[in-house]
Amino acid sequence: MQYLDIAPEVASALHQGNPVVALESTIISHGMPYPDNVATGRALEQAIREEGAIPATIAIINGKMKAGLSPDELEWLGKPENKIAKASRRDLPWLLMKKLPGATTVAATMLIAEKAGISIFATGGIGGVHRGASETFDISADLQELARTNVAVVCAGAKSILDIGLTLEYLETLGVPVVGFQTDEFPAFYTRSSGYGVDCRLDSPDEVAQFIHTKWNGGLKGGVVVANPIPAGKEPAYSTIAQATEKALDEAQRQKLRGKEITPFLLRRIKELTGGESLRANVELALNNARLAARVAVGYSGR
Ligand code: PSU
Ligand code: MN
Repeated sequence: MQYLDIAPEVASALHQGNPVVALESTIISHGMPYPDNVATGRALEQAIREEGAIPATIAIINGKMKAGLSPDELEWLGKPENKIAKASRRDLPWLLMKKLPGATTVAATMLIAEKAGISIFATGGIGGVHRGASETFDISADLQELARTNVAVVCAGAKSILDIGLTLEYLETLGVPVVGFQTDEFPAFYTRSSGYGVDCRLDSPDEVAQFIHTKWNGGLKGGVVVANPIPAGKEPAYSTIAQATEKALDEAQRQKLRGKEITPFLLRRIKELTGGESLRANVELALNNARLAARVAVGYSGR
């Protein structure tokens, strides 16, 4: 396909049926400050390799949907002066046509991963139904993508900038299974608990691989959310995060922010308001997800 560019290492792993894990690039370009973002992007790739899988970071560069980036490309995506667009599904034709760079959200990463033949994807948190969505209709395109695209997304749940209850209701409506990895509770990104349950609990990476295999082999299309809580001991203090979240939400409302700017604004403000604390936790949980995704991919490739 003219618009798809799979890195040789990724293509050869896929060809041989070896495990590959997709990574998104919005977390690099819009989710963390430079240079921590680039260091994290590299560390995620390294963690996947250490678990015996090949990483494929996904982005839009020079008119191509790329699966697998060079170290220079990763560095370039992380620099704010390069003005990388946030790319969800609907942004792709424009960016491809104009050969503009885009950092892919969960939605866009999933759809490109599927085109490339990658089934497992690790991220930090998924987008969801925003608080107040009954007025604003602000529901992330990530959820629709989970309904239609055959990729399993390993995440630490969804941030409490969102309405977690409505996000889970929406996923239920769309028929997307929410699996808890070694937990009965859906995690809330910085915290291991949210007060909401998961559909089913699985306790080993191989069981998760078996679940995914069963779903797709049974002709049940669409994604799977694998919710992997931040490791105990790496959780930031709840009150620090809760206060920062409320303040950031209040500011976003007062500035009347709209559309795709809202999520990056909230992520940035929470980071500023908690000092380094939220960023440290974000890196830890993303690494934890990359490791689990690689183990699941290893199990899945053996089926
Ligand atoms: N949530 C996080 N960190 C992130 C994002 C969400 O905790 O970096 C990013 C992901 O790329 C996700 C996107 O796909 O934000 C969702 O944006 P929106 O709400 O505009 O759909
Ligand atoms: Mn939105």
